[in-house]
Amino acid sequence: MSEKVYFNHDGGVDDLISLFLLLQMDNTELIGVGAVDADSYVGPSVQASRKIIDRFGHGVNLAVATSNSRGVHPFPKEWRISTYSENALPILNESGKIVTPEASEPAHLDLLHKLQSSSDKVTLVFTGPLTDLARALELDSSITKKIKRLVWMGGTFLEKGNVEEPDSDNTQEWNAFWDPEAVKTVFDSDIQIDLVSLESTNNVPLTQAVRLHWAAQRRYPGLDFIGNSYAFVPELGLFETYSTYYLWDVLTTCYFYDSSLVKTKEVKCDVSTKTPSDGRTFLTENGRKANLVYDVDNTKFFALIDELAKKVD
Ligand code: AGV
Ligand code: CA
Repeated sequence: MSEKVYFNHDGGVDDLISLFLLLQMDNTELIGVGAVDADSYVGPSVQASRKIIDRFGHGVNLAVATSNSRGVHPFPKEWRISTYSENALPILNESGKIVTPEASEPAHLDLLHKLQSSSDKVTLVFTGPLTDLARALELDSSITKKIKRLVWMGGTFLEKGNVEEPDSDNTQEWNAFWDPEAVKTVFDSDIQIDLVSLESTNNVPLTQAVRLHWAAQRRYPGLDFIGNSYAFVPELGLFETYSTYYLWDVLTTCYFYDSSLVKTKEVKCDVSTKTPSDGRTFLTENGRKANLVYDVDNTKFFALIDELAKKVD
């Protein structure tokens, strides 16, 4: 039986590649897609999502919902701008038209109504902030009965996160930092949560070797798309910079599909909502349970990306 999935993303390079990969997964039925502003501009992000479904969705019938959620701490514009480049990629624009429609409702309502009307439990994959889920929960807390589990790229229990902003103590991960209260709302619910945090994603940086591996296989349209998409963001060179890119969301999506790629452990955790550490996730005996992904088999991970990407022509 296929697993029903709802995907909510925030339009980064690895968010859009995650959408592409989800569309290639066996026994996986994507029932909805929502896009939130956050690490992107939501207009081109929704357009790019619709074009990815058109080009790589094998004829699936989907609509993409635009989120009207707004965060507390805005992402750097330098990062958000890559969505325009993604949306302009020739491989997504060859047909000159977009067939996959926009959903009629904003993303949090699209999510709410899809969950309410689903007869099966749905897995949620979130690769951006949790705002749309938190808003849906606030409208109807009984939707947790319809949620099999939440797989979320977000948070960290390492000393140092990936936020470097004047109003932050640098302990946060960005998806949690954008809307800390939303994390709190979701953590306070009884949803089963799998956290793909920086503990694991720090092990999968974008490198020159990874780029060459994809470039050598650009005869496959899926790997050409991935290589071109990652061309918009900087790799780990001699040293890490603030903008160094990791395969955060792609690991999350691949973990959803194949949990044997990673190691997990149970933790008890909570999130701070107090400045300047708001959005910091931390371990505490009184906290909620979560499965934390903390290690990854690199070889297996990159092999899975190849395998999935080769499913399109
Ligand atoms: O914190 C990681 C999240 C992921 O969902 N995003 C990027 C991924 O889509 C925010 C982010 C952190 N550092 C970044 C980010 C960077 N250097 N460039 C772009 N986005
Ligand atoms: Ca993201």
